[in-house]
Amino acid sequence: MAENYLFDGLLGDKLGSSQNRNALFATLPGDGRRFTYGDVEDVSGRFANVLLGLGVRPGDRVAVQVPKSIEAIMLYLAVVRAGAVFLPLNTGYTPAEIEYFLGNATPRIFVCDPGKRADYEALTESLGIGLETMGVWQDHETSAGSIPDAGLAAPTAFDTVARAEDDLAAILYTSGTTGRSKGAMLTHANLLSNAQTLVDVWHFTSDDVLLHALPIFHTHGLFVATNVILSAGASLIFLPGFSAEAIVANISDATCLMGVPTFYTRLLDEPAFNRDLVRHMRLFVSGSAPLLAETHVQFEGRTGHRILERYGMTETNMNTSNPYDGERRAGTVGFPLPGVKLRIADAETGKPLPQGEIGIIEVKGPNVFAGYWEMPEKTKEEFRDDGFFITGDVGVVDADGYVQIVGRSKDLIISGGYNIYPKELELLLDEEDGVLESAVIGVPHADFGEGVVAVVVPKPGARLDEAAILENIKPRIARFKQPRRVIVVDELPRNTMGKVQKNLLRDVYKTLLES
Ligand code: MCA
Ligand code: AMP
Repeated sequence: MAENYLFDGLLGDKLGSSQNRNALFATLPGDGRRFTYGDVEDVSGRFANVLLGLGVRPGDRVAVQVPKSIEAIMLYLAVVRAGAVFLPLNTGYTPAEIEYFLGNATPRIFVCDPGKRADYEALTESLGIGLETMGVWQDHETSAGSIPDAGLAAPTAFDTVARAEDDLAAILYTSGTTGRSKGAMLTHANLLSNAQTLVDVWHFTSDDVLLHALPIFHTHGLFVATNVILSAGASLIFLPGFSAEAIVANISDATCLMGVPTFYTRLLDEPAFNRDLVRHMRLFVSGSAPLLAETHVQFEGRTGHRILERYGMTETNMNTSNPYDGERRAGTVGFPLPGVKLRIADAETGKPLPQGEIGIIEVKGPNVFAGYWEMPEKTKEEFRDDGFFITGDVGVVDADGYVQIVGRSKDLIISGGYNIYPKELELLLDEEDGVLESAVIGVPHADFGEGVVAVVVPKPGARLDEAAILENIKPRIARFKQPRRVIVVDELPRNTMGKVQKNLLRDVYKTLLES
């Protein structure tokens, strides 16, 4: 039989025998359903048949902006089985943002929430993109959208399309410093190699049960959490999203949790989250944003567990991890993963720096993406001639080999694990009536780590109003990117070269979002 590198690599050995097919893949506390590995094969098979019927062919992009559901995971696998390219989109994006992604990626179909269909009819029609829907299939009786409805009538058997290691499995958009998002092209081998490495280094087995509370439109919840579980033949407790109460209610049946730092600070605010509750747990993983050393220490004090912090990027999957056995060092992201080469280089020359010096983190390995979708120039800019990818993170390797991230050379805000590129917001704000110019910064935020503040300068004679600006940009940009405050000033601080000194602004407003 023809091989599909990712699907067969993740699941090939789990679907043969009836014993394996009966193994549990997911429980859904919300509606009491259970999903076995046999269901994974059958439902992804049905959806793959539906995709085929909709004209999806190998290499086609399938763009998806749907609420978190186990069916959405099946759709991801169906797209991979059909040889197509999965393109997940943040559920918070507005139609104005979606328009760019659809125009750039030209998918064969766009799958949205049934409740949002009307918002996209005109757009998809004008772009010649098929429009389908998929929601949460609560009771399996009422319709959950066109894909699951058609899936009910489709055969479970599907002849999985052969794909090789370098074929694309997914495109994930990541914002850019120019304000335009870039589609990171991830191959079958990128995703499979990283999942297998993580299973090994984090000691996953089929006995594991991962409490899944992350969104599934990003690398962390989709690939790290889900692919690792599939690869290990383990199972998920699949929550619709994060809430401290839901974690407390379900953690006794789990062995591990993966989250962004906000998960851990919120859990520490929950008195019921204590040592007794999590005594049985095997592993807590944190990533996507810096975990404060203080959180690491408090967490250990409360639970007796040391959080395992790792470091990744959409373009690279996971690069480094603290050790499973051995010291998990607070404030560091551990060692390069097996097979990943990591070096610290001079930002300007690209020359590797001696150990102990601070520079740009560069990585190379089977985890590193194939480039940005239809942006060969951008791709070229972000790689060195010898194939190392320039992450834009600033770091240092200590004497014991632990990698520490000390900053970012890219102008990026990470809020609750979501990335926000100031440029995108500045371009929007500059279009506002009466705005001469703007600067968007990240300042400390107790819950989200960093929160967004916009500093705007009025045109001569214009009067600017914070509430009106916030109201105007609301329909144009996802809620998580919207500034928490807009501050009006007479002018922005600049250096002698005329460049806005954001560090000065960050200093002035550092306590603005503290309460
Ligand atoms: C929600 N809001 C946010 C965020 N999340 N605002 C800024 N930043 C956020 N992250 C908005 C809501 O829309 C709401 O707006 C208000 O803030 C309060 O929301 P709340 O109910 O408190 O939020 P929540 O729904 O509980 O969500 C918080 C969350 C969530 C659970 C931390 O943001 C989350 O799941 N983050 C994980 C992101 C993630 O998976 N990142 C991985 C990227 P209003 O005031 O209007 O009601 S992958 C990656 O980075 C790399 C590869 C890696 O290394 O992993
Ligand atoms: P994304 O573009 O969403 O994939 O975000 C990737 C960025 O998140 C990286 O380039 C880092 O800046 C940041 N990041 C991920 N994990 C960590 C971590 N453990 N500590 C600090 N920053 C992190």
